[in-house]
Amino acid sequence: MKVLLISANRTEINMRTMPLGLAFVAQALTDRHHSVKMIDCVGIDDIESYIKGAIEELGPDIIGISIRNIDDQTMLNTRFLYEDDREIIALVRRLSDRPIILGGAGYSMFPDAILADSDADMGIEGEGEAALSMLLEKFERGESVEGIPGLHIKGRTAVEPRQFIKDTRSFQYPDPQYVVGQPVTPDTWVPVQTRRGCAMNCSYCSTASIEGRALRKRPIESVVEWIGQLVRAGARQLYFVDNIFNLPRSYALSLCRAMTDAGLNVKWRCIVYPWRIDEELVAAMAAAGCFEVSLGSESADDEVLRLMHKRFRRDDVAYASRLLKKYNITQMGFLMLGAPGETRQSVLDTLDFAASLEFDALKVTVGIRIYPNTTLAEEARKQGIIGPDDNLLRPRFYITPGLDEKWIRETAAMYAAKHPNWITS
Ligand code: B12
Ligand code: SF4
Repeated sequence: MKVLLISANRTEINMRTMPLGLAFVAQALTDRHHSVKMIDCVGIDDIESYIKGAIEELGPDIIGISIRNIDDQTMLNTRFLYEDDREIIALVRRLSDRPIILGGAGYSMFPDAILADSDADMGIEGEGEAALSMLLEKFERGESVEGIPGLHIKGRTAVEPRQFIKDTRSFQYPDPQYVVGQPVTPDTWVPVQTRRGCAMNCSYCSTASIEGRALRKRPIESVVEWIGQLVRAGARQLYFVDNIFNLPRSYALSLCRAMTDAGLNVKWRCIVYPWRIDEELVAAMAAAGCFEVSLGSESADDEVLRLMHKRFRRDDVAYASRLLKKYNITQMGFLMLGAPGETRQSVLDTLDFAASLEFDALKVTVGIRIYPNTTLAEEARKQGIIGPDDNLLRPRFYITPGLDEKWIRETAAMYAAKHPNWITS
């Protein structure tokens, strides 16, 4: 079949992200002999003409649209980014009468709400490789598409539970042309994924809706082989998009060693969970080219961390930060203020602690975005912060009752005034 895949995201907050998820889907369909064209909407000025041209040229049988960001997770002056995606879906609907199928991280968090709100016909929750391939097979054979795991059909409520791809070798890494479709510049951070899923269960986090809790790892040789292909395609800087780079420790260590042995000569960034980090691992990360980590410590109050279901505590963060500094790895810290259990004292302790760690940059977020199917959403419902029927697509934020938002913001701003490398939002 002829398939047009569109990554609707146009946001360049922090950095330009490349549509790695859609690239995986494009490769899976290509491997099944479908004819695929992929569009990344970032940086295209006249998007209407571009999409129109692609539809005329390919004459697609179906159109898949990937939705990444719903909002910027910022309580003050929130940007509701999904509205841009909805416009792209409406534009595609005007230009084509072929079935529109949605997918992506943002879609997977709100599958029914987005389907009901947009002009799309169907959506696939979670990983798209196997499910979209199955859907195309059914279309080709003229069979009913009902019963495909994770497939939502507009106007119908019955959905077969989604299935997670257990064997990561059952689908290939995408051809670099799908990932680096646009020219790579020296500041492009090319995304690399080595694992899917996150076994942690942080109270506010939506990752389980996207990737599930079971961790599924790629064989290290295949990761290193693929990074080699990306480097040959022009990548000089990589971003490991795994939810947690450093866990499982043995996998992270072997990956770093294999990258060093392969002489890949790239610099890279990753997301670190400040738990079970040790010097051997940090040294191996530095040797393999790790240049910067995002360190989501969120709070320095052990009770707040416990209520967030974090496994680490304040001392673990201090230890990880010291080690990273010793190996000259830049640290971007992240704090979240206002969580359950937060008090004025815990806010002050957290800000003092972050200042003492001297992060290279720090983002302080006031208020926590509430996502469906999370412990935080349950708590917010019990406390009357959100209503029983709020589908949460329009961003809603949590601040523990009794703690004054204005006071938190003013206090965070006072600290930020003394630390030019801090951003508050
Ligand atoms: C790494 C990451 C980043 C990195 C990106 C680095 C880079 N160079 O790519 C950084 C730190 C820069 C970042 C920034 C931001 N991020 Co971010 N990020 C992630 C993270 C952890 C992984 C994304 C990823 O690459 N996944 C790997 C790919 C392979 O998976 P995938 O895209 O989901 O694709 C699969 C499926 O979704 C599906 N699929 C995808 N498309 C389609 C299409 C069809 C048709 C089908 C059928 C299926 C399908 O199949 C794919 C393969 O299985 C996710 C959380 C998560 N685990 O998803 C958050 C996440 C995507 N980010 C999020 C947000 C909010 C942001 C920011 C807006 C935050 C901010 N205020 O700064 C910015 C926006 C950046 C931008 N320009 O768009 C949210 C988005 C949803 C939301 N809440 O709005 C997420 C989901 C985090 C969360 N849990 O809330 N991010
Ligand atoms: S470690 Fe990160 S991805 Fe995993 S549940 Fe916690 S916040 Fe979500």
